[in-house]
Amino acid sequence: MSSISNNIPTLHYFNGRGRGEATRLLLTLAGVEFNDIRHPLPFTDDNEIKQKATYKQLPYYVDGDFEIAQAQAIENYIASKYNLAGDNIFEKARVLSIASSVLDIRTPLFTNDTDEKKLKYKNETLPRFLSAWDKILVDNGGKYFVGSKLSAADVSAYCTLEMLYAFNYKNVVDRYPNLTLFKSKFESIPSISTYQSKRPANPLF
Ligand SMILES: N[C@@H](CCC(=O)N[C@@H](CS)C(=O)NCC(=O)O)C(=O)O
Repeated sequence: MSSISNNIPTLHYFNGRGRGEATRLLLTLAGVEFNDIRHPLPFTDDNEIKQKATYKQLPYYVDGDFEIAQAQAIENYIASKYNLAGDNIFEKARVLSIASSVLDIRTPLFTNDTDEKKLKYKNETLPRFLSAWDKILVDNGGKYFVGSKLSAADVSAYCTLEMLYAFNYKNVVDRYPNLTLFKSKFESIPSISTYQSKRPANPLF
């Protein structure tokens, strides 16, 4: 584990993207320096943070005296703190709606355990969610998922598209050119491309 500066927030996660990457990207977009602590696996009981973390799981986020578990809560806290959570109650709801649909898209990647389920996911579930995202993006002008500036919705969607590429669903994503274009534009944001050029090259997941 690398050393921790106490004056900046700390994200505790593993050396992978998984449930931690959206937080890293949100902090990067917000220009917030943070300790990106990547714990070794297996995550054994003698790990100090495992003992401290609310559910003995990661991600776990420490911001001064405030500590919080659960990826979505961490992301929402950071988005709210750094003005990426939507500018009014409607935008805030839309941002959370995208963040929640992420779970519908991502969970089957880890739980589909038969060829039949994988086929249904590829041919029905994933196209249903991606076409909804495509429409949301296009209806909102094609640049941002919510509102007229970057928000946590864009981060949620980007991380999911990146994960779909990593899980060999690039061909399905690329059937939605608006989403592919969104993905490449997000990657060209200077702070994001700098972060991505420095992050570990071969994350575990
Ligand atoms: N619902 C939690 C799930 C957290 C979770 O399952 N974390 C996994 C890694 S992605 C973990 O800590 N695994 C190690 C372990 O359980 O020992 C969240 O979204 O933060």
